[in-house]
Amino acid sequence: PQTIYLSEYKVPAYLVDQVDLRFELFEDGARVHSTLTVRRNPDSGESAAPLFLHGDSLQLESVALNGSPLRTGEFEDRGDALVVPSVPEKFELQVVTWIEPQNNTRLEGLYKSSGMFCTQCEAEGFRCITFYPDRPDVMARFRTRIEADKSAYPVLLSNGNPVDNGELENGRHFVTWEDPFPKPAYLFALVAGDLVEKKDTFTTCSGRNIDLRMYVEPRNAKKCDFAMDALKRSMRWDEDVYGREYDLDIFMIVAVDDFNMGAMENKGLNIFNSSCVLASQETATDAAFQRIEAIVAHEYFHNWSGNRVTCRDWFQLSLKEGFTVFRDSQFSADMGSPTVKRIEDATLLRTAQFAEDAGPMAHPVRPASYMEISNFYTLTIYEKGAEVVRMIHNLLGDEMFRKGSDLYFQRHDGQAVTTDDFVRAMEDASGRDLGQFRLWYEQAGTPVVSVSDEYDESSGIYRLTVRQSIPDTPGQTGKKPQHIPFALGLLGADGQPLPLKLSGESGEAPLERVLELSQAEHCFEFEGLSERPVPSLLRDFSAPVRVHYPWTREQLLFLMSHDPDGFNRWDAGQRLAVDVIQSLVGAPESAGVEPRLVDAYRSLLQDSELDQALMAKMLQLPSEAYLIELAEQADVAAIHQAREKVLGYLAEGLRDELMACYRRNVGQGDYQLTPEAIARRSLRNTALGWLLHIGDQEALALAKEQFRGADNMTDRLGALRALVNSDFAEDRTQALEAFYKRFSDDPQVVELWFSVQASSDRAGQLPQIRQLLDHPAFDWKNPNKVRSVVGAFAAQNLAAFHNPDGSGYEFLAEQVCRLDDSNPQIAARLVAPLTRWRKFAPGYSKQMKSALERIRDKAELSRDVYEVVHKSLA
Ligand code: DPP
Ligand code: ZN
Repeated sequence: PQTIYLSEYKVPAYLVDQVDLRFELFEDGARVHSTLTVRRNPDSGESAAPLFLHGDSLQLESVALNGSPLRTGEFEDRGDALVVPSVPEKFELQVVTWIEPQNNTRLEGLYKSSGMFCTQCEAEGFRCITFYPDRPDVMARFRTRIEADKSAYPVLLSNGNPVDNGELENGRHFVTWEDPFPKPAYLFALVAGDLVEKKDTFTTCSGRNIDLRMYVEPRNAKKCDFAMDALKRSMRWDEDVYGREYDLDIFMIVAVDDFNMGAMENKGLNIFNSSCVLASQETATDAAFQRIEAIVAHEYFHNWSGNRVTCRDWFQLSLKEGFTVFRDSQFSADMGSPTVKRIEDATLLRTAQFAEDAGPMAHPVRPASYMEISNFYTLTIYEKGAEVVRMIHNLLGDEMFRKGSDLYFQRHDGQAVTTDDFVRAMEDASGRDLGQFRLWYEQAGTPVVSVSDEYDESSGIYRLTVRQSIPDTPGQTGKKPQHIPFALGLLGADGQPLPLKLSGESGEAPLERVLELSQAEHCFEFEGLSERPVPSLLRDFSAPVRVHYPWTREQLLFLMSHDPDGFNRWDAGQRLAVDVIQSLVGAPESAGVEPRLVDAYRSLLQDSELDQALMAKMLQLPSEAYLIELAEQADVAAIHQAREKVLGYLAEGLRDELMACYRRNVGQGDYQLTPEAIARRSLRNTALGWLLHIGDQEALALAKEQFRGADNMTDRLGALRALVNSDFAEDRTQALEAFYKRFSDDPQVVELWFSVQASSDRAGQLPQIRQLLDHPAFDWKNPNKVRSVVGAFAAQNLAAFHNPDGSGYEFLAEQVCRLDDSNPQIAARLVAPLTRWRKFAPGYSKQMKSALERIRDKAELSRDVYEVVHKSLA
């Protein structure tokens, strides 16, 4: 496979002004008639360039230029491209292709999912529909006519507004859609099916009425309300916070079961993976509701950050994704608990993105090269990209950031632009120089910020030395220091915040401040301190960096109960737990657990003042995945044992407090999705899980009762999970059977059922995983099922996956090879856990590497998997 470089970007030789499409949909295939109105790009230096159109898996039926069929020799069908060597300056090109959606298992382009036709064109799926200059800087107006059998496909949808419809012969009908906004082909969408319609309306800030519609399979009609409300909240929020009004008269959401991604922001016609949009109290957990709200908002926000202003090329992917993730995280923070949202985002970043940044696939937020762009829909592009925008927001402040985003949207409306254009708009609006800041887009790797301090009692000066360094990553060494906003506070022994007066400053000193790091080393002197302070560093996770400071356990305990910054309070607890667990990794059986940890958790559980949502987060022990990420050479079994030991010790020591916590938080009243209600469910289910972990009989009875009587999925699943992860083998089996029986006809819940087992070291050992693959509800063609079994096993059931005998790795290699033939995008994602082989102790890493080599040696490897495997072995 070829490598594509950002440095080789060239403007397109030809532009497309108008695309007219006619789809004839049949059971054995589809015929696509395309008419492109093309002109030479005045900005391209090449005057006699051939016309080059991408194609993939297409059967060409005919091609005509300005109405005259082209003869052999006048065009070249290369399979992956259609080339017309000689074209006039302006012309119309008519192309007819035949495709087979019913056999499309890659789920790119046009395919069928449970009887309906649907599309996925980002990033390069449109070329699987027809020949086209399939690059985001070619923006055209689309008109789309869909023809299909009327009884099987009464609903025919595409982008924009419906402008025509009618009956055809043989029981067929058609609908024509027109999208007035020029767009890249990756935003094209088509849906045809027998779907029910849910309607609502939204009145925009300027008083326009927008027709809102959801289209779902009839069995899902009851699961639409939450997403529809989330959509309306998103539309209002984007008006209030960013001044962005919706632009078409109609906005549609469609749910499909088979989908590679979570959802897709096609203009006016968002297509969602069912699991990311359908929800009801009985079938969706709190986490699912929150995820759905965030994804609905994310896709809606793309209408401006992505669609109206799009990416020039795929190296700029974070232009729309990083910005839009930042926007959806602001939205979620506004809708719920901002501290909890920040904790969740930072946890994901530190556990998974830091690991990506430290592995063989590490890449900058704006990559410089790729083989297969689908491999770059990563945590770095999305989550780190969002953190980069968040830092700009923090550096500029609310008002200037809004000025900057207004300028960006206004200046680039209708254009395909770069991350640099985004930063420039922020600079121009605010007058700030973000020159050095741009390195965040160019340099890969997670900066390490090391802090040391000195206190001089006689002068009252507290000196902080702050050093930054960025580790080497594949292809990048000797990196330059970055511009890092570093928020901090200092606490006195009584827990009071101390004034932060830098040497030489006058006036009233703030109690918290953001230091701007720009050099490899800084020294900050704070004056007027009558005691040695405890530093609270990187408050609210003000930059995506690792902070090293030699906190003592005493100091962490202190911060855990006194830091006014909620995020750092949580973080102090995490650091303490990490320290305690790490000290037990590989230690003899007899080694004791730090008793102060139990005391700290006890005061937490008894703290009636503390925000319950924060308490619920603080009670989560650091995950195995995070502990592995922090390790130099991870010994998974030892980490697993140490963590289990601490969990057991805490649960034993806090048995009564946990029971009281459970009883205090059992449900009263109706199911609600407020942060308080979510926190209560989280607290009681955590308590239940811990108590079952130590085999508590009373808790067993409570779990069974909760499992049977729950009026919502969070509690039912919480009880199921606690039972599954306990040693009560018989109760586990019974609960799993009952759960399946109750929900067997709901695919989303069946996916939960799969993943609860696959991620449990009790119910998800390899032989049991293989049984799940043979289960009648498992389906290799459905990405959600693959993720819920194979993905959950490899990413969450770490002790079982990293079985020292190597069987877990071999299993994963086998599944990757099998999937590579049908769905390479999903196959390439599943490889990820193996790519980190260098991170593990030698006994593990050798076997992980040989599993990768097995995949490498498979015949006819897809470009997707090829890139991941070869880069990991390099
Ligand atoms: N559908 C994916 C997202 O919204 C890719 N655009 O992030
Ligand atoms: Zn997105």
